[in-house]
Amino acid sequence: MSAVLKLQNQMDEIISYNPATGEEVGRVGCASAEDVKAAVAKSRDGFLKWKETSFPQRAALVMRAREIILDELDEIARLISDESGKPVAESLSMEIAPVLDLMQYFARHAAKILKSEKINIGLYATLGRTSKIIYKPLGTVGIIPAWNYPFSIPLGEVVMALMAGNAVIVKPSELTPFVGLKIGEIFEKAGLPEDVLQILTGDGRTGAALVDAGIEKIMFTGSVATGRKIAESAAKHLTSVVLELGGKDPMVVFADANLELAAQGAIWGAFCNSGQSCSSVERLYVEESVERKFTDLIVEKTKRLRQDSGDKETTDVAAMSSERQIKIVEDHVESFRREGAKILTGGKRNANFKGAFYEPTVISNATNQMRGMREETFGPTLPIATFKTEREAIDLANDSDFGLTASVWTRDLAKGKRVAEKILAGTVCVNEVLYTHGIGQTPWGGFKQSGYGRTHGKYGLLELVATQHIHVNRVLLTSNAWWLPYSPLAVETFRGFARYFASGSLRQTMKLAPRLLKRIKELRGK
Ligand code: TXE
Repeated sequence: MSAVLKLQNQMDEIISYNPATGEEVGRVGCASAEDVKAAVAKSRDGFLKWKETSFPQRAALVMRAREIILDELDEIARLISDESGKPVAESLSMEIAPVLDLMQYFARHAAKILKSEKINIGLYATLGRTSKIIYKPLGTVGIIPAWNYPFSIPLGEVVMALMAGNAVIVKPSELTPFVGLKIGEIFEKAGLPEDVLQILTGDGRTGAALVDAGIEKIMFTGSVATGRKIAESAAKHLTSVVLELGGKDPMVVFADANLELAAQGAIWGAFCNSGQSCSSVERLYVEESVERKFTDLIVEKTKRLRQDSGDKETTDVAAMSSERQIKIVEDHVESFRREGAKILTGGKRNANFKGAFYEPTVISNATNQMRGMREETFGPTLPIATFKTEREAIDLANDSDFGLTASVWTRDLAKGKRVAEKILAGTVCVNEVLYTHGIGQTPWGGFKQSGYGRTHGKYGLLELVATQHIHVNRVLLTSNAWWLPYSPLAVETFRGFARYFASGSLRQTMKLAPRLLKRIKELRGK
């Protein structure tokens, strides 16, 4: 992709490493604030072209890009694994397959979701007025993703932004720039007009310059600290922002759950992608009466996991994405130890490898007071705590600054749904875990410190458009009763508006008719 070569004022070079081997994947430029400005100026031209395209034209382009991904399936899966460390199985199952599904869904359904809509305006319709909503593209959308799902998160957002008619600039994570550039290359091959999608490699400074460029929208995935900085900086331009800031997601397991299934769900939810998912299980609460049995099941299954490099098809858990991330995990596990929790398995780096491998770690006797139960770990750790009652389970789950996802496990579906509705999180699953980011039709986003706004689904698509209201008066006979000039009769009529018209009832409003007619006559005489 030529986007790197186009940088005129690049700052330092970014070196991308394979975290499993420490080998260099390659080098790219780091776009400067001037490069960002130039990209935004080009994006303005790109937008003028792209916003005029029809939904079928946009859909055809997205479906062509989808075909290119299918043609290069294994090559892309390998690139994702090389740059992020994850098993190739997860590059396919957790990144490529879900985003291909999202692409076909929005290619086929965006037009329907963004169709203009008539609004029921109640009694105003009796005055010959109509209202409708139309959805317009915003302009330039800036996407700043993290490194944990470097393909599916930005690509899904690119597809939705393009289907809505926007131009897009992506600033990939500095840990995974080549996956970001691959996204640009796919659309270039698919024939997307120049400047509609640009990939600007760079680090936090490049991201900050993009936020400060006065574009129309920022879609950010990353840490709470960076999310806060972005919200502050975007506020200067009143740029609207969607923030996806991770979580500390609870899994609540009742004694009547299918414990075998719940244990299997827990280890996938905690250890897939080496625990580096915003919706990873980071706190497990199990009903006290089955704690022993359930914990034994988890430990036994965890010990059977095969940890190896991501390129092997038999690898269950691979490397973490960076040395920096593994240090956070070491620190949290150490603090669990100090604070009295028990490490049942794992709890250290895997000495068989040079790279950033941390063993899947199960921790018991955890409590909500421990640091590792409050801060996002973002690693392969599964701390387990207990509860006695349904109320206590809900309180423990809600005792967190985060609220992205949660799960409840029970055979009693009424109880499952009842508890789910009491947990403060953007998505709560019953007898399921983590995966709904893969269902492009459903909204994704959090409560509390997990951020605001939504990606995915109808609500995600609506983040990428401006809602315009068109109101039409078809009756052109007379001034409105509420227009100037005012008079005692006008004031009396307005009392009637308050008493009758504002009731929403046509029958009540009829009581206003004599006064209204007099008022109209009065206005005509002026
Ligand atoms: O994120 P950052 P990091 C959590 C996880 C992890 C922690 C730190 O707990 O340990 O965040 O990860 C760009 N203006 N999550 O340091 O810094 C940066 O270049 C604009 C949860 O990687 O937030 C990158 O592209 N952009 C999360 C992106 O922001 C800036 C996924 C994310 O980097 C910027 C990843 C700035 N001032 C980590 N500074 C989730 N929600 O799932 C940096 N960036």
